[in-house]
This record gives sequence, structure tokens and C-alpha cells, in this order.
Amino acid sequence: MPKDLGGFIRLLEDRYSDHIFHVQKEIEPEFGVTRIISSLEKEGQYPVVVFDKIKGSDIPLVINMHADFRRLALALDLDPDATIEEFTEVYGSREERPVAPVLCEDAPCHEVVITGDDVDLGILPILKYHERDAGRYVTGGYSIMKDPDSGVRNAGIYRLMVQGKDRLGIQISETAHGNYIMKKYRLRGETMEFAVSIGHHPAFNLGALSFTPFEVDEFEMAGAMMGEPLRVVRCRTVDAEVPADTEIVLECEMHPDEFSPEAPFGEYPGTYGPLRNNPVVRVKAITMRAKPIYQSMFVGHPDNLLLSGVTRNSQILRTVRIASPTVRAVNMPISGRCRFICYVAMKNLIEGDGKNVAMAAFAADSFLKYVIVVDDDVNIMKDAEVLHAIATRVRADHDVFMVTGSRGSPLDPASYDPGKGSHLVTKMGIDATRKANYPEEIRVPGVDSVDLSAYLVPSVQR
Ligand SMILES: Cc1cc2nc3c(=O)[nH]c(=O)nc-3n(C[C@H](O)[C@H](O)[C@H](O)COP(=O)(O)O)c2cc1C
Ligand SMILES: [Mn+2]
Repeated sequence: MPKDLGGFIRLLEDRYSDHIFHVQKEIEPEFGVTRIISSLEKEGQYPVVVFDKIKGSDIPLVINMHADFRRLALALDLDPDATIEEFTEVYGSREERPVAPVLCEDAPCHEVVITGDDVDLGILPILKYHERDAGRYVTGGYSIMKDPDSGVRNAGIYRLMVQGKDRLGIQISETAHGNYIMKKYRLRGETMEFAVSIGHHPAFNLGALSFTPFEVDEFEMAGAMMGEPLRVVRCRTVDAEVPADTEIVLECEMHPDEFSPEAPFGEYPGTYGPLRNNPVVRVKAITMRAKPIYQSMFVGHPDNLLLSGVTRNSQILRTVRIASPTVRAVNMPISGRCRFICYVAMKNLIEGDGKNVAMAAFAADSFLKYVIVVDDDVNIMKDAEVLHAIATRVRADHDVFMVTGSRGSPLDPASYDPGKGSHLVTKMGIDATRKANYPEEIRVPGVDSVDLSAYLVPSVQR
């Protein structure tokens, strides 16, 4: 059986049932789902939740698939307790061995085909997420388009706002390949045909978001992560190929001169993205499985943050290892929205390497604002350990450097002019490794060889 979303959900139900819940009650599409996921989040819980019935739609909805790192490890067939270090090594080495997709004729995603006047986005359980969102949004769809010069395929998630029964608004940020491709069509005065694929195995989702160069087809990365060639099929009404085993497909076109206001929308930094005059998308066909599941992703929450973060770590790791081969691991913690802060663990053998490593991380990922380099023995999955290193190993005038006026995220709420979407930010690197003459650290001899059960008795048994 080829990998797909339903198969992964069954794996969770069979073997990891504490990772998945169903909501059987009918739920409102506007804030009904996000209220439940947010309140789970307040309790520190991040299960997958399947909503069997969203008001107005007959299609079930799944959300929060990527909100727990253990499921991302499972998606790559790793132990769910794998460390971020192991995950990044595997992800990075698979990226270096692309797996070409295979074209097939019959596809589950073509079991139902709706075209022309029958197209109605209202059949899908499309949600409204945050209070001031401008409308309902498709947040978990991969837009698949072709570069008009080279024909190379590109895939990325760009949010889609419902603006009519067959009409969507789209936000493709300037940092995405998709933006270059869209502009190439616009400059030629041509309509861009593309397709949106909604709902696949999380290994597809991880691979298709790989931080690849422009010339690389993300479908090859998806195949590399899935450990099998991605099965693709030609769309019915547009010139695009989509994953055959996806749940739902929107076949779309974008005219070069049609725009309309889009946003506000609750964005990944935890603030609203500004209203813009964005391109309009026309939906020519909806195709799907006979019994599809609609996948939603909760932007600004771990479902989105972790997926966006872990897919960038391998690129950062490769680059910082050019600066120093002694780097063990990198991690973009959730406290930094998996985007703004990067921790790097390394053996600091050569004076100055800590700062060079921080500079390399900034070069690898333009969204980074704080890079904190620590010694090899610090657990960079734990913010508290990194803060301890900063508190005890940093002399700010020596070990911190700042770069003003550099390029960051246009959504950074602390940019030089966030209201106007400025991408200019100040970056700070911190070398929090132990320096020469660092005093000896306290340690209890023999601590690693104590068998606690030989000594401790629960107090009720006394
Ligand atoms: C849940 C989720 C939502 C996202 N929404 C958007 C979006 O609305 N616009 C955008 O440009 N990028 C968005 N991204 C990030 C892009 O999908 C990501 O940067 C991708 O790698 C871009 O691919 P490309 O550079 O090949 O175009 C989102 C990512 C995730 C995980
Ligand atoms: Mn790309």
C-alpha cells in the first residue's frame, strides 16, 4: 500500500492511540475547532484530533498532525523518542538522495471529479482560526506549480482565503519560490495553472517543505522522506501533476491581472499579517477520494511551527558545519516560534569558532534573529539549559555581537516597521560556550552509578 494520510491515522489508532482523538459532536467551522485545539494546548497536550462532523460539510477534518515532534519522527519511520539530532541527520541525508516520482493513471484522488458550475468550496470543512482573520482559510494545501522557463515543479504551502464558491485569495510571500514563479507568469501576461493538494502522509508534508534550492523538485524530496517514489497523476483540467494518493485536489488558475484584498490572518509569529492586495485564484475543478479527509494546519501553533522548523534544520546544520566540523546539533526551539532563535551545540576547540558558527547560521536562514552557540554537553532541546549557559558563560561585551539593518522575516513583529511589513531587523549572535579559565564545575562523585531503587522506599510502605 502506498503511504497516505489514512494509513498514518490508522497506524496512530492501532499503535499510538494516546496520540489521536475523535470529536463526534457537530462543531462550528468558525473557531469551533481552534477553540478545542487551543485549550488542549493550554493543558500542554498536542494530540491529532479528527473532527467527524463540521457544520455544513460531510467531510471529516484532521488537525494537529505535526504538533508533536514524536509524530514527525514516526513519519520518517524513526523511533518516536528519536532526538532532534537523529531526526536532522536522517532528514538531511535523505535530502541528499532524491527519489523521483512515478506517473500513474488511476488515482484515489480522482474517485470524485467536480468541474464547471458544480465546483463549490462550501462542500469542504474550511475553517476560521483566529478572532480577526478576514475569513475562512485553507491552511494545509500544497500548491504545485511549474516554473515557466525550466518546467521544474515547485511545491509549497501558501494560505488560501475563501472569497466565493470557486474563488480564493492567496498569499505567497516574497521569500518563497512560488512567488518568483507567479511573477514570471505575470510578466509574460500569462495565466498560471496550478493545483492544490490537501491531505497526505506526514512524510510527504515534511519532504515537500524541504528547504531546497529553486531547481529542486520538492516531489523528489517527498519521495526521499517517504522511502518510496511519490505516485503522481495528471490533473483533469489544468497542466499540473498532483500526488495520486492525496485526499483532495483543487485545480486552479491565477490570471495575471486579478487582485483583491486578503488578510488580516493570524500568522506564525503570533500576530496578524497585514491586509494586502493579493492575487485571486479561480478553482476549475475539485477532485477527491470517495471518502476523503480534509487536512487543516493550525498556523501560529505547534502544528505549523514544528513542521516549518524541523524542515529547515538540515540546511542550517550543513552550513554551520562548514564553519566548524565540531558542531553536533542545531535546534530551533518552539519558544522562538521555530524560526527566530537557533541553538547550536558544538565542541569549542578553536578560539573564535563559536562566533563563526553563529555567523554561518545567520547566512543559512534569513529568518534567524538570535543564534546561541553552546558547548557540546548542553541539551539544546531544553531552553533552561541554554539560558543557564548564557547566565554563566557569557560576558556580553566580548561574547555577543549584533548586526543592524539585516534581512529577516517580513512578519517579524519586532522589525524596524512591523506595521508596514518591514523585513529589516537586528540580529544577535551569542557565544555561550565555556571560555579559557572557566572555573571547575560542581559535581557529586559516583552520581551516575546509583541504583535508586536499592535505597528509596515509598513513604506509604514504611
Ligand atoms: C501550515 C503552514 C502554512 C504556511 N503558510 C504560508 C503562506 O501563507 N504563505 C507563504 O508564502 N508561506 C507559507 N508557509 C511556508 C511555506 O510553505 C514554505 O516556506 C515553503 O517551503 C515554500 O516553498 P517554496 O519556496 O518552494 O515556494 C506555510 C508553512 C506552513 C507549514
Ligand atoms: Mn521550492
